[in-house]
Amino acid sequence: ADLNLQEIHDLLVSVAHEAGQMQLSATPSYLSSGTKKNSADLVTETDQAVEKMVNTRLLKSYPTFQFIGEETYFPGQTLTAEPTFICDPIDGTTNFVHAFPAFCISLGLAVNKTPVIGVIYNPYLDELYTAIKGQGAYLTRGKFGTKEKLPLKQEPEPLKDLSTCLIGAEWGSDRTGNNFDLRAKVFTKLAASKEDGGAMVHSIRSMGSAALNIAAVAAGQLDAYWEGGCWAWDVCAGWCILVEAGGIMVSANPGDWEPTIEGRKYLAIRGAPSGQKEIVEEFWGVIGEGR
Ligand code: LIP
Repeated sequence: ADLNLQEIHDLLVSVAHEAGQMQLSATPSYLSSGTKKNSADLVTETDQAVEKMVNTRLLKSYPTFQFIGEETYFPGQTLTAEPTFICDPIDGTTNFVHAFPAFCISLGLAVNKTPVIGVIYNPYLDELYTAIKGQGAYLTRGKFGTKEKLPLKQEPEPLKDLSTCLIGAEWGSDRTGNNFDLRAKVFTKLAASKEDGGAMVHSIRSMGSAALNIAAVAAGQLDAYWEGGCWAWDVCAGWCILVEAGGIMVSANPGDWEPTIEGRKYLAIRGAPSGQKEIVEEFWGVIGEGR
């Protein structure tokens, strides 16, 4: 049956606003927050409470849909072609517990393993990013604020090369072995001067939320975002918003132009009249063989 994407989108926006209220009224502590894989991988009661609310509300209206959420995910759970809600109840949990104002809920719907709706809400700044496949991407600021079409600069500049880019990149929570070495290498190569063999980008930002990084690329505030190792719930919503804003998502594995939601390696490039492909290839050169 044909899905009413507008109706689902409106429900996701309503759920995102309720989640934002829960996030703002919580009083998380970084000393008492729980950890998952290691001491830099944080989780709070609010992450769990928000996911429970989201799951309950969405499956009440759409009981036949699948649901993948960060807090209830189990190894072996896979994305199928069925309509699937993909939810990160708090993307940027580290920021959340430190009261650094860059966290959000990220809510996506994937159908046939393709993101078709994306809703990202940063309650602290009251910024709502939304998209429905084929219908453009938008940023709504504040209750009485304006709804702006993304990218914010309606005539974005061409992408020249990495040296003129502002890049989003993250350290993530896995600080061991090859993963860590690759991140350290990419950060260094992006930042270093050309004489030292680097790309000498304008600068690198680590916002601490994959979804907000991707939203910033969609808005044209960042030129590219790279992270190896994040999950479907970090990227599904942002992916839809990015593509609707003219951006592209490729894999961080050199040569892979058609990444999957579950691939765990992502490189997002903003919309531009030219230069997208060249920037991807230059970035792949910096990443090297991937991992
Ligand atoms: C986090 C991301 C962050 C990334 C971490 C982690 P969480 O999500 O958004 O950008 O570096 O690897 O995935 O755990 O706050 O939902």
